[in-house]
Amino acid sequence: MPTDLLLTPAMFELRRLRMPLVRAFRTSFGTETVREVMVVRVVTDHGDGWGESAIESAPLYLSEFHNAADYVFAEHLIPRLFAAGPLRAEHVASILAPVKGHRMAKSALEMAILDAQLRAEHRSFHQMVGTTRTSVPVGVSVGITDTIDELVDVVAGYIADGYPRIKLKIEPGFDIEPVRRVREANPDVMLQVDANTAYSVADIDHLQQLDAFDLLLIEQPFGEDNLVGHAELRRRMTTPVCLDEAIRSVDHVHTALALGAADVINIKPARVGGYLAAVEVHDLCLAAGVPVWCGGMLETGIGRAANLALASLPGFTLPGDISATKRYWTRDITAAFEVIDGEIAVPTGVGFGITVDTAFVEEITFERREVTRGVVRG
Ligand code: OSB
Ligand code: MG
Repeated sequence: MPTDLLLTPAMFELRRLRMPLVRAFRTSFGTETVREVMVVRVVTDHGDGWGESAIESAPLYLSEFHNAADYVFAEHLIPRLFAAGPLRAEHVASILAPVKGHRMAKSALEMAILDAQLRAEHRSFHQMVGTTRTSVPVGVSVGITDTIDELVDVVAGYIADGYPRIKLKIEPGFDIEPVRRVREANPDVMLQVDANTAYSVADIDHLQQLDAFDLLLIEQPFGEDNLVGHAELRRRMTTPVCLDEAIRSVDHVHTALALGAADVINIKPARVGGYLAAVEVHDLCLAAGVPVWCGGMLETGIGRAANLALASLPGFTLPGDISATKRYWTRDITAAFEVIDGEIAVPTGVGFGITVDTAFVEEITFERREVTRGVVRG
């Protein structure tokens, strides 16, 4: 049950972790081999909580990046939380609303406070979300490879691991043929593609060739602001059109649906400003009959745990980009998640239901900063 508990944050600890990926991840905007991850721990008068920012080290997916976030956390966001007095996670978005943008940074702070709050209330995020689904269907996002043969092999490995749905990253020069080959090798797998804004409306004739491969969807082929272009694509392709980068708020969902720019929405909680906004986006899409699925940002176990609970909501009718720990890391900062029968169990412990391995976090931290009440720069 929700309570009227209020928390007073005393300190936010911002850490940047260096985590080698099991396999290099190549998208149209770059290749990552070692991921830098920003996590937040809040210390409150009712205990601690953890959040994960999902921000990347360079502004290549969206405009946010670590060095900018570091500054925004310390100079703009955290001082506002300290000034607000005792609060709940439900208040964080409106307290931070005067600061424009920086939704992933805001999400990380709300997430840490929500974790502390739920722990203090002895309940789980899964209970808060309020569903009875105990595991959710998941997929895997497969990066661009040097050769198509290598891609076919990598996909075969993931299918052997039990993933019912494969997402292929595409870009100009690596699209129709790779998709054709993967489809030929796997006639029955659920298959979708993600272009991370690599195309323009001039490519619509080219992209129409993907209609031959019975794809679940094509994700964000055009720029983050190009809703009109996605609406045109939707009229000219039979493959359902899904938006990722374009959806950074509840208002973007309203606009996208009004313009007919999307058949499907990818919900990444950080991208829309937090898990509470993500629930709102879900509710709006469910009411509008628009299917949603949970995107991923190569999270640690903190973000993955929260995503699993979110994805237990009824509108999440497509498998999420929420893969087993071993697809990302040889060692994570929480216990490992495993895929069983194409699904991952929703954590049910208090808060987000994970225990952070603080000794390992300390080992892989390359930058640590404390922002304490009354001290603007830690
Ligand atoms: O576009 O979905 C994306 C990772 C980083 C940035 C953007 C994206 C992704 C992924 C990874 O596709 C999905 C995952 O976390 O498994
Ligand atoms: Mg995407």
